[in-house]
Amino acid sequence: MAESVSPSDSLLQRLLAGQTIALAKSITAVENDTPQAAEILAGIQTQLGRALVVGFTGPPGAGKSTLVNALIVELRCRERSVGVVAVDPSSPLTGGAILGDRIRMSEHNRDPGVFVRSLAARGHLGGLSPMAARVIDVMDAAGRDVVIVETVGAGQSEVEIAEIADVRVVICAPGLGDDVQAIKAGILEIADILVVNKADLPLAERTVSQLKGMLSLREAGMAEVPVLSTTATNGEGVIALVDAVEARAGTLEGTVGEEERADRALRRVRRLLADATAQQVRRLIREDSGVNVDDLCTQVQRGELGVEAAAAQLLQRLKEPS
Ligand SMILES: Nc1nc2c(ncn2[C@@H]2O[C@H](COP(=O)(O)OP(=O)(O)OP(=O)(O)O)[C@@H](O)[C@H]2O)c(=O)[nH]1
Ligand SMILES: [Mg+2]
Repeated sequence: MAESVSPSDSLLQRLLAGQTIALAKSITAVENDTPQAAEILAGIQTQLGRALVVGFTGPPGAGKSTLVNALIVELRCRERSVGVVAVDPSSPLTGGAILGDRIRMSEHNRDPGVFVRSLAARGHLGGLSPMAARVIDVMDAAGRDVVIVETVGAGQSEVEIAEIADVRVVICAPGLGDDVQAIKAGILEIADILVVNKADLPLAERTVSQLKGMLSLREAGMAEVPVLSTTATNGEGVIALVDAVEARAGTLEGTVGEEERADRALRRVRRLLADATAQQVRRLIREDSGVNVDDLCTQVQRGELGVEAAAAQLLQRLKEPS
């Protein structure tokens, strides 16, 4: 990381040079949506796509933060710089410590190669994922090799954030129970790697085979999804997890070639665009603004039309409003 910038350089210049203080200031500016934020976000656009973005999602209390912490140790051993964005950290349900606190208490405290930012989950105008996406971009521009995003995988917005990631890791704990529902409800579809954490607890092996069973029911031709088990509290299985992330991404290096960088950046924008479009379509359906959703729903309900066909018709109506 180059730190050869003078204090008179602009915040943007210092950010692009990888200065930690500039990174912290830039994120604060972006979070508060200051005039400087617009300048920074515009200035970094052409630089994006170097960082590998890894999404960590899963039910509350599955051990995501503990596992992220263990992952950081391994990534630092491999001399990768790390940025972490923790969204909706620590549900009051589980009483788990906020990731930032965990890191502050840990060995990463004084390591400039580790930068953690927790985002307040609710109350941002325009939703959560645009804010998280911008913070990821800023960390990317600062030259972090790997940016990890921790989200609680319960609602739609969390799934959307995970979709920004280049590699999506879904974490669950043994004894799935209700979690199976959450996983079935869409999280499984987005997983590149599945992790059963708390492998030290009973039922872990059974959960691994349950998940493998669920995966085997997927359509043929879909990418192989490894199911790993970890004990985040003692680091067991973490090396295999980092290996799996690397295998999926091709490399953990933030200094990918220009073509790969541009590809990654485009993929990220593509996901953001899909995300924003889906949100708008959802709103149109909710408000039923001029597309007459009700008659399509009625036809589906009567068994006259399949849901897929109804969706296709709906899209047609959006294209050519009557
Ligand atoms: N036995 C065992 N406990 C673990 C393991 N990993 C995490 N825990 C514990 O599980 C609890 C929740 O861990 P967190 O890392 O806060 O879980 P989280 O998924 O980040 O939780 P939220 O952010 O609140 O959704 C803590 O008490 C951890 O110490 C593990 O591998 N084995
Ligand atoms: Mg957490």
